[in-house]
Amino acid sequence: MTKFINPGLTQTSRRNVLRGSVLAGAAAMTGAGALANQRRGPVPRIHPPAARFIEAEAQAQVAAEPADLSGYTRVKQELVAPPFAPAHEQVATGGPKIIEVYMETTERLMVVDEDTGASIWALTYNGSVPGPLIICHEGDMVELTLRNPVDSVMEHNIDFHASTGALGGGGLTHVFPGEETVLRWKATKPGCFTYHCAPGGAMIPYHVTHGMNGAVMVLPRDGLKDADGKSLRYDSIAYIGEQDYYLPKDEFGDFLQYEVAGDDYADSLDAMRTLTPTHCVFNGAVGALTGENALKAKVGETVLMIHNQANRDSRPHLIGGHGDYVWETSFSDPPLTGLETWFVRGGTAMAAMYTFEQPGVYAYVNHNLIEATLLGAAAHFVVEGEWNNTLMEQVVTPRSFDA
Ligand SMILES: [Cu+2]
Repeated sequence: MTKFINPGLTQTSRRNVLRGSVLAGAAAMTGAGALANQRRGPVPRIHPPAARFIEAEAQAQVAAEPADLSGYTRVKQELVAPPFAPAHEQVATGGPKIIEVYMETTERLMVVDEDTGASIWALTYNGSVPGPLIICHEGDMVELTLRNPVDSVMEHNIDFHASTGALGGGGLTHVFPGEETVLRWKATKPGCFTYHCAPGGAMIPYHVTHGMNGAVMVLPRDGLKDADGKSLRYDSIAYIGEQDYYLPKDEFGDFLQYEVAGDDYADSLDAMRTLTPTHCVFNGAVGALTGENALKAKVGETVLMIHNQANRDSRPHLIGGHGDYVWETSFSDPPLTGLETWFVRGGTAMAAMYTFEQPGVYAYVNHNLIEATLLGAAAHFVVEGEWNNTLMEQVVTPRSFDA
């Protein structure tokens, strides 16, 4: 395999083929990618009208008034791998902040299912599927340094659904291997939002279904509230990313293996066209949140479950529990209450809050139970504490009813 750090200098590499499809698709669909063209000069422009569109946007940014950053305090947020959340305040103290975060677009071979040997060259932010959770408050700014490592094969960028303009930042963040960029955007709408890679055209679902997505939570400055305005606090966050994979198989039904990221592109597109995922998993792989990796909680603990699905609808259900408060959409709207199952619109992140009342094992599943049990969309909470016989009691243990 040959890698080209500067794709503008080569015409025949596989990477250039991939990139060509990026640009063609981008130009056809959104115009994204043309900025990269503009920067690199020698690359032919695929679709001049779209390129003009994005060039105009870039020029408008340069010509515009500089942002007024007075009154903002700069803080760094150390991002952590899911299912964990970065250190944060639930109720903001002080004035608005510029929250600096750092992500690398890491391409890595991941085992999806140890039982079958299914694997994928995952395209990730910071090496995890989903990418790390970012938390800020309404009125803060998120300032992302996005770095594409030198040993990457592919171009990446990021579209923040929480942001406003330039394709969610996608138009301003195309980075090739060995490049980095910095994007700052203001969080104007409170809620949970997905983010994902969107290089253009078919590369968009290809990257998204290879794991390149995650969530931002924009909290109201005074924290979460119920419909009456009463403050709602959580003790912990469980950050769950649901990932549909479309893994190519050979004629015997065995999953194909590939040597490097991107080699599965054509086969993956064929698999994706079926719209039938081979896997729907939580946090990247079958069993990533069960067994030894199960989520832990205690009776009386309030957990905020953040669920991200960048590509497909889902319907989480906590078996044995409920959604006490559920924000399927915005934190500006009052939460739904007492839900049995809630809805994740494809292309969103959302939050559900629950206070555990009984000890034991709770399965958190996509209540399309085929997807939960056959495709992998299941997690476990293991909850410690005292059993409450008022809530439930096995009055008669199973016995024969023969006379
Ligand atoms: Cu990408």
